[in-house]
Amino acid sequence: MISNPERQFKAMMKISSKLIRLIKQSNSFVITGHINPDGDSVGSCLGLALGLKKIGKKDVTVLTKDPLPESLEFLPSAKTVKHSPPKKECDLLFILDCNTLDRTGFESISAKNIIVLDHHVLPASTARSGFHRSLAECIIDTGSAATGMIVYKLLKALKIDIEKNIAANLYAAIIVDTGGFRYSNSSPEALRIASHLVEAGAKPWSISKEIYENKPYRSMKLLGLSLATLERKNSVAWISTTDSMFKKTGATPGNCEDFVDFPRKVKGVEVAVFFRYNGTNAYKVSLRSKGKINVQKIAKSFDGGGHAPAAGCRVTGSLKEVQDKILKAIKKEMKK
Ligand SMILES: [Mn+2]
Repeated sequence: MISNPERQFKAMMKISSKLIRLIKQSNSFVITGHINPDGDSVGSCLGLALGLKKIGKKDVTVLTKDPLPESLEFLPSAKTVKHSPPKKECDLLFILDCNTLDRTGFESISAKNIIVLDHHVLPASTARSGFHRSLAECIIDTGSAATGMIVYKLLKALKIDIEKNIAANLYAAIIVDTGGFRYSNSSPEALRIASHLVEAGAKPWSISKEIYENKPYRSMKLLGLSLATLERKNSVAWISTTDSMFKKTGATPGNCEDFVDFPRKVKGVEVAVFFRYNGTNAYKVSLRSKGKINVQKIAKSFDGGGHAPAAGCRVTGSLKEVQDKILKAIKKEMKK
């Protein structure tokens, strides 16, 4: 059978005329992403906000619950990001790069209509929720490497000229989620859109330099302490970051976004795990697979989410308890 992922992709992802109409009719917009914002979440939000401003929308607020990681502060318009919702009701709320209100970190954001644009699988507990039935539009395209690609298509459908500041934000979104075009989601479409963005003025080296070659000193110190915890059992390797490591280095959770990549680098490792202190008796668990194991299934069993090669969840318990639970779940998934 000849497979044509490109055609499949196009068939899956459709910008409806209803969505276009809704945007054109609306005057006030709030755009938000997920907690612990990453490059895709922030780049998508800012790219969309700049695009809407280009078609004369003046009342556009980009909102993130948590502060931006330092590595994303260079993104055009990053300084405009707000951290508490506007008091008045907006016409249209965009939830990007996640698909539940819970993941945005906000209890409520008052809006006449809500749109979800995302590429993550729905968490098990929310698949049938009233929230999803209430959405004016919900595009969840798991075939998109980054939400930034969905935003790109939306801007194109709105006939918005993608200038260099929009391009830089969307390019950053795509490189972060494809690991600089190394991951299995680096589709022809992802590369093609990235190519258009570079033509539109995104500067690959200056963006990569800001994101990858600009680590705060305390982040590297934290990485050092975390790497010292490296353990391995067969094809699973893991590292951890504890409360005392955060205290010792002054680093923040945003400083360890890529830590899970390190245990994955170990030869012979199939599944890598990063355990990050997440408040008393709770850990944030990041899971990565080199391809054979679907770690999204493991995350989902702890009510987390993500993709087959990259997923995450929050688990309560002491570090030892959380590690035991997760390593057991990985072992079970590997036996299948
Ligand atoms: Mn994403």
